[in-house]
Amino acid sequence: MSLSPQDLKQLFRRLLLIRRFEEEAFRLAVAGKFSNYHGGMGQEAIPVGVCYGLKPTDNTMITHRGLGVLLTRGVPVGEIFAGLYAKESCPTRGRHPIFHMAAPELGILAGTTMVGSVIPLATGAALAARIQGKPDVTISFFGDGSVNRGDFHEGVNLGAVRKLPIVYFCENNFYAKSMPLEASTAGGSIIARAQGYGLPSELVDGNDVVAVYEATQRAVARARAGEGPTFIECLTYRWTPHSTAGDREFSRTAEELASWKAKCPILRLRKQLIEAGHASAEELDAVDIDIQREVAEGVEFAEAAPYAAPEVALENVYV
Ligand SMILES: Cc1ncc(C[n+]2csc(CCOP(=O)(O)OP(=O)(O)O)c2C)c(N)n1
Ligand SMILES: [Mg+2]
Repeated sequence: MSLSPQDLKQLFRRLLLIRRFEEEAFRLAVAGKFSNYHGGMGQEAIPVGVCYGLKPTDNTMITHRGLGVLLTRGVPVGEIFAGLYAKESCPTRGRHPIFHMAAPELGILAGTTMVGSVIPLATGAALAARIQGKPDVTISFFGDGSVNRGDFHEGVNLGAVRKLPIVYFCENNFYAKSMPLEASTAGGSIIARAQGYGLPSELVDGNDVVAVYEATQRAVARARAGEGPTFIECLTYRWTPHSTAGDREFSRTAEELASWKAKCPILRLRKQLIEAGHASAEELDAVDIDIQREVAEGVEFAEAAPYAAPEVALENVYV
């Protein structure tokens, strides 16, 4: 369970891959190369810390900000870009890669677009694993904007009462679009709600990848041992607007953003690696150059990929 210097370098690589992907995706979306993009820049430690120790058979169900989960679980960069470009060379065959991605062989079950609606579905995946006698754990990601929805309470309650193998994982970035948490959520605390369902809970620094990893590992071990769900709340902040669609950001201030940028999860791990003597600045810079090449090749792959035939749009449509 404890992380070796090699593990820490792997975490660094994964954090930086998400960051460089996000920067490029943001730039391309704003340049009109593809439609709306919901970036999670600044929140990279959460997908990396959660997914690093999972087995491929464990399931993750994401939200609109779940790009980092796809990358960390192993969907190739080029295939995700291809989905953003609406090209066929993506497991979604031209549909949006974040909202429609399903890659069960990587433990990625499809997400949903309605805020909060993924929580009961993830609970259902955990129930299915129980019924099938599988040792798999499900991670249900959701934002602070989900916790006042009926889906949240219905899902968490069922998971708790049936002691299902699931981790309820709240990425609290303090806003749902421009709605501040304190204006939407009674009781002053998200994690306090875990108590109402009798669930053990952890409040974690979401910009500390090692802390996120360790909390997740504890929760997954409990779930695998049949001890039921854990509720984790991670505190973090997104650096970019809600999406590239021109959403107004009237409640977030420049000072608040600057204070969170000073807590960059990537610079933090870079500093730790160098100070502990696990890596030199040159070695980590070389990783960065390698990642930038991987991202550029992914974009080239997507731009050259073919569009799906129009009839593909009707696949998997049941009614
Ligand atoms: C039920 C529902 N209401 C509104 C929306 C529009 N919407 C999309 S994302 C979002 C904000 C969600 O905030 P949060 O859950 O905190 O996630 P974050 O965007 O902060 O990662 C909203 C309101 C939606 N998709 N579904
Ligand atoms: Mg939020």
